[in-house]
Amino acid sequence: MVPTITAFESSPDRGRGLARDMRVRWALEEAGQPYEVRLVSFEAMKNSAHRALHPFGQIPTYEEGELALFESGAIVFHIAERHAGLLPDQANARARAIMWMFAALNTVEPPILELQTAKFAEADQPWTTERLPLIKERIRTRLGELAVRLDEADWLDGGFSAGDLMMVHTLQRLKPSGLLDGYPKLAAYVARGEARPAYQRAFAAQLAVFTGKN
Ligand code: GTB
Repeated sequence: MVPTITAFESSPDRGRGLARDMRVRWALEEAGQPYEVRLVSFEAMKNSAHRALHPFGQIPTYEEGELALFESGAIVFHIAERHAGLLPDQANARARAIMWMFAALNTVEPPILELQTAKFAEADQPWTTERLPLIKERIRTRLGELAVRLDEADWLDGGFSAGDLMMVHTLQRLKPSGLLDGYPKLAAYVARGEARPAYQRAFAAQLAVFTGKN
């Protein structure tokens, strides 16, 4: 059964890969699975029909027959469990790939989201000027630690996995801040992710929503 995902009808980045439907599109492309996309407006995301799928009124969602999921991590995990290409077969390697998915979402992403909140949602608040350097330092700590672990490897644990997919997409959010530039190994890691044909196809599909070019 071909799944249907939801994505922004209108996105602040105009479909340049930052919205989280990109993770789901990328996972489906890595797995070689077709999918359909239902675009939703900011207004529609908050209506009761969409909230029945996503209690927090957000994208992405994933529908496949009777299954409806929200949370990009859960959706990517579901895809990775059911199709080859995103998780190793060997049990311990598989557990470590899943660990890296959680590390991306639970340990690396939170300070990056704090930076977005401070810069955009709280930019006019009196505390933001003082808070920004603290948040940036927290991010630098995580980036330094991650760069040490990655070292000269191409991917976090052996071959490319769903853990790398989640980590690369999480780190991409830092590009406009310039913070990644201080970590050449991580910048190269992100570039490796972006160079994957599956990533390119997913990126083109998301961008086509805004350019109309398929
Ligand atoms: N934890 C959830 C997940 O991983 O799926 C978070 C989902 C989420 O934050 N969804 C955002 C959303 O629906 C879109 S991805 N926001 C609307 C709302 O909350 O009302 C976040 C995002 C949006 C746009 C850009 N951009 O354009 O640069 C980047 C990231």
